[in-house]
Amino acid sequence: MADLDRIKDVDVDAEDLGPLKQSFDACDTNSDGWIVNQEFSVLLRALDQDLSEDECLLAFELTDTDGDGSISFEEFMGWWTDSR
Ligand SMILES: [Ca+2]
Repeated sequence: MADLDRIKDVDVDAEDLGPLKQSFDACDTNSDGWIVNQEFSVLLRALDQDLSEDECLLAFELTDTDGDGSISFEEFMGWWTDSR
């Protein structure tokens, strides 16, 4: 992970960062450093199998805070922090 400096504002404990990055990488199935809607839906359904497609899309849009259509690790951390 190259840009730790950019994410130091996010309220994530250092000890959580490793597992969180592992989750992000596991979700980023094509390993391009971004999570797209399809990849995020897989993760959400792994956590809650009752989620509908619409609910997954809504969760994706809420997590994609800059609206560029993909979830960065920073955005992923924000989602994870909010969902605790
Ligand atoms: Ca984004």
